[in-house]
Amino acid sequence: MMAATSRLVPSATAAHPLLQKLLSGPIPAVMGVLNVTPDSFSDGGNFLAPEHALAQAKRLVAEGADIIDIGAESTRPYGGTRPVGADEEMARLRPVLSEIIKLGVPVSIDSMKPEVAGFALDAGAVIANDVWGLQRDRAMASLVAQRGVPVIIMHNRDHADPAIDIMQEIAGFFARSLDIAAKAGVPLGHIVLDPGIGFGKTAEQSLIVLARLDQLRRFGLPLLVGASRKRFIASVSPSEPGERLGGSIAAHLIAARGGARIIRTHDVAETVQALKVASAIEDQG
Ligand code: HH2
Repeated sequence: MMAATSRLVPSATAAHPLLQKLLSGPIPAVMGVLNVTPDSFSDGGNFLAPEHALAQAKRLVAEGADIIDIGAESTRPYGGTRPVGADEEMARLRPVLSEIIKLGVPVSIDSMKPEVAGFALDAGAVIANDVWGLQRDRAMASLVAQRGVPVIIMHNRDHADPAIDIMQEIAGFFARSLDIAAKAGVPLGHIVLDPGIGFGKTAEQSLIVLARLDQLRRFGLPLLVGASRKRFIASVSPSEPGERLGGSIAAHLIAARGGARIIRTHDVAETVQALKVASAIEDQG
């Protein structure tokens, strides 16, 4: 089965060595979130001060993070926060980025701006995480092509529309992003797809995406899911962002079962433990 698959896959789609390494474990890779922002929806202001950001990065590493995803602008999954210019984003990153990179865990840069992503890649970040899937600023596609780094293409839309078929919408979005990537020369093996839980989706649509994640496996690319502390959890079990650990873990275990190979979370230790235990149970099945 494996041999037949690899014969069919052209060499241009061979996974990027970093992705190969991250995806080779028995459980999904865990990406720890570090928000160097005043206004992130769940932990805004907690890690804006450089010493707090570095301490949190060290904690994520100690807890078992395989990747640190650093962002300096809230991606505003729920609107209402202030857009930030590239200069301010870089000013937030500058005091901490190289120290965090020195911790030795791969760093991804969560930015939709090619200037900011380029700045972070120059400093030693090794993955680009674009919450607009290369569609907000086309220069992002040429940047990741030139740098040869893995890129996370996340589904997004400006407004949720309860009337649409969300799985069809995500598949169409991915197809457009993959077209942009191909035209810019980004190898398929450098791409990770992410359905963007909570972004431009109703709570019900986020639940649907998690339930039907396996449908997105047909793209043949690794899937990332980030359900951590998101609002759809409160639609099922009313809670503030800091009270959504149980719901986050439930969502991530279901996502892993549906084929997610990278899990993005604020709570690394608990997520690693949950994934390991679920996997050990499944091994006995
Ligand atoms: N979610 C957030 C931010 N970036 N990137 C990917 N690839 N997938 C996600 O689901 C995702 C993401 C939102 O979470 P957080 O970073 O905590 O919030 P904020 O954007 O408000 O800083």
